[in-house]
Amino acid sequence: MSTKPSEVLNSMDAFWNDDLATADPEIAAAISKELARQQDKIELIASENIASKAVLEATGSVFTNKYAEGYPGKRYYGGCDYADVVETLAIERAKELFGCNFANVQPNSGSQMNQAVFLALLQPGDTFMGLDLNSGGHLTHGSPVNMSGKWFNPVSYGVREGDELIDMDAVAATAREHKPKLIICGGTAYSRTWDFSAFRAIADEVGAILLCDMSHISGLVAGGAHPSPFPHCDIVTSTTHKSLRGPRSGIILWNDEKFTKPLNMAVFPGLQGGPLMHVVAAKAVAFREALTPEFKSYAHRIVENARALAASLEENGLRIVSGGTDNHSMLVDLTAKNVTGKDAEKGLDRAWLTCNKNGIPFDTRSPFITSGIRLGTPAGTTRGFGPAEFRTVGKLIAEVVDGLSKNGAEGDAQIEESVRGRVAELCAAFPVYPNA
Ligand code: DSN
Repeated sequence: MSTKPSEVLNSMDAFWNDDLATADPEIAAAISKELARQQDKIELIASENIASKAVLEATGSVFTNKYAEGYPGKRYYGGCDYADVVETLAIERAKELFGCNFANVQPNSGSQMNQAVFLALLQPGDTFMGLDLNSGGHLTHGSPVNMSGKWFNPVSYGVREGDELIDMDAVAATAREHKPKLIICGGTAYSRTWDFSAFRAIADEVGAILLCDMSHISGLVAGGAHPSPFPHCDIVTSTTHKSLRGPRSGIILWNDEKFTKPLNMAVFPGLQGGPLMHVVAAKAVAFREALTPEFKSYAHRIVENARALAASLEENGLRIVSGGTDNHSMLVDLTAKNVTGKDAEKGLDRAWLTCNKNGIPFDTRSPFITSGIRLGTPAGTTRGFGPAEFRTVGKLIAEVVDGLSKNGAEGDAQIEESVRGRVAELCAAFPVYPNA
């Protein structure tokens, strides 16, 4: 007996019409609690941000249904007309935003964008240089537990013990000694301005390709609040969800056509299959937002706020690694307070201030314990905090840390309760997704 169209429609009614709360109450509840967490706590993780409603909408769009292996105009599947529209817009906007000639907007993540550069340009065993993880580098820049460190030969550079700044003379000496094929600048916990032209000179001297992983600072670069890695760097990679405030993803940018085929081939078919077209669409939305004058002001305000936060922390007795910040982030050294990064992260979370424990340069504690925390201002700046609010946040952090310093890991419950109250006031005054 054949099924009548009306019966199909009835059996599919829930499929087409049920919202998440009806279809899957457990997941809906977790999402709703995550929204409340983002609304009610102050987000200080330097690599996180709060994306716009439009970015969220594109990320949750019907493009999740679409396979579009290949590139605009050259796909392996039919029905890619609109996939081509969004990917072309994403590419053109990325090029305009960062002032470069070529862009690949398909990498699914930061790790995959960097893997694609390795696949395109290096052979297993080749030598490359990157900032040491202990000095603020990234796993994919040569950590022994990452593919970059397992399949290639990483030679790292670090910061100086005295001033905790990257020692460009040491970078040059290491490059001369090891003749790397690739040099990576950029990191995840380095709060000072990158001297891209100095890296260019070193790369030229030893014949290396220069890659900048600007993931942390790309929003600042887009808004003119940090110098651009172009034209100094050959290739620039970036995640799109940090200071750039887009969806969770990655991009690769370059100027010289000679890199176009190897990089595009490395992303697809080298590493990835079908691109996440819903995320590519959301990247295009984020790039459009980042091209506005409002985003420029946002980027500058991130830096102004970071300086205010660092100054407040110092005034309240906490040491900032390298003595301050030029970007969106800072590392707080808790050694003198005899508080570990792990205990500080937990204590601050109890007080509704979210951050991550982070090793400081020359840390003697393990990465699971650490002697520091990393703080950043992109998310707080998105919710509307200015220097006055960040000065208050600095004071609140210092109060919680002092409680931990006095009482050990359990901290001071009274202080933490009082801080929670003041965090709640700040969050209420600067709401996140107010109509959600
Ligand atoms: N995990 C990111 C960060 O927090 O910096 C880098 O990938």
